[in-house]
Amino acid sequence: MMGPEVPKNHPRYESLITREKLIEGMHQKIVAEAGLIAHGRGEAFDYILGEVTPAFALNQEKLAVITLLMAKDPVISVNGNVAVLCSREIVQLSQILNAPLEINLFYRRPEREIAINDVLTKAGAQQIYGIDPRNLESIPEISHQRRIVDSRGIARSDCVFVPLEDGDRAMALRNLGKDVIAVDLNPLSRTSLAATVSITNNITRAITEMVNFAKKFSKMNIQELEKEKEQFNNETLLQEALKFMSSRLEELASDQIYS
Ligand code: PTJ
Repeated sequence: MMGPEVPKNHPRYESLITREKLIEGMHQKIVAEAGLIAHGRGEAFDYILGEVTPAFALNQEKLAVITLLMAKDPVISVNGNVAVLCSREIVQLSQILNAPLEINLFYRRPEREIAINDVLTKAGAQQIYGIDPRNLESIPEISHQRRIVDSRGIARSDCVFVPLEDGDRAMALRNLGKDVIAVDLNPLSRTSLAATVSITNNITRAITEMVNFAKKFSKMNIQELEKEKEQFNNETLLQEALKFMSSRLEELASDQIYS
């Protein structure tokens, strides 16, 4: 049920292909209807970034990878948008970081769990947490379906990577004493503000860059990782994200874009 064909020379080719993938993913039950709305909100912020990764975001990604490598039991939480946009890269990241993948959905439905499990398996995932009822438990601090977590994964993890998250769970996981790593193009979202490490970038670029950082940092010992980590501070980087966005808007406003 693919939509109209997108010509390769269209100036917004990449963006239109991404939208088509998400729409198709929704028809296949992978993506929640609200996933399309979430993507539109993210895209608006990506316009402000210029649809490229700024320097501050690379530093956020380095801090995220180092934090995941230093964790005892890191876990990567996967939802519908992530499965459609970057399944191969998320599987690769999981393998390099030795962090299991766990399907954890805001709009949890059995057909979606099966569809996402299929996508991850096709992308090379060998073990996927979050769907075997024998291993599921409930985190009372979370009020919606994301409370259902795997006892081998998020339940016992000290560091959860939650790309494209909703604010409630990020806060609940922090309140449980876990580190939370988030990717969210909106630096003002509750998720971005609650996370231990916030990455203000498009998930499609962030994950590829994180895979490259993970290859480099996974060769380091704990002392070397500590030393790298000292260079970065999450709050300062989040402030840089807002400053970058506001100066981009000022620049654009002073350019003669209408002439
Ligand atoms: O698959 P499910 O059922 O778990 O549902 C997933 C969604 C994303 C629908 C669910 O978690 C949700 O409703 O999330 P929110 O509260 O809409 O938040 C999503 C956040 O992701 C927003 O703040 C967006 O700015 C951001 N976002 C959307 N697309 C991207 C993004 N950030 C980075 N890269 C993107 N491509």
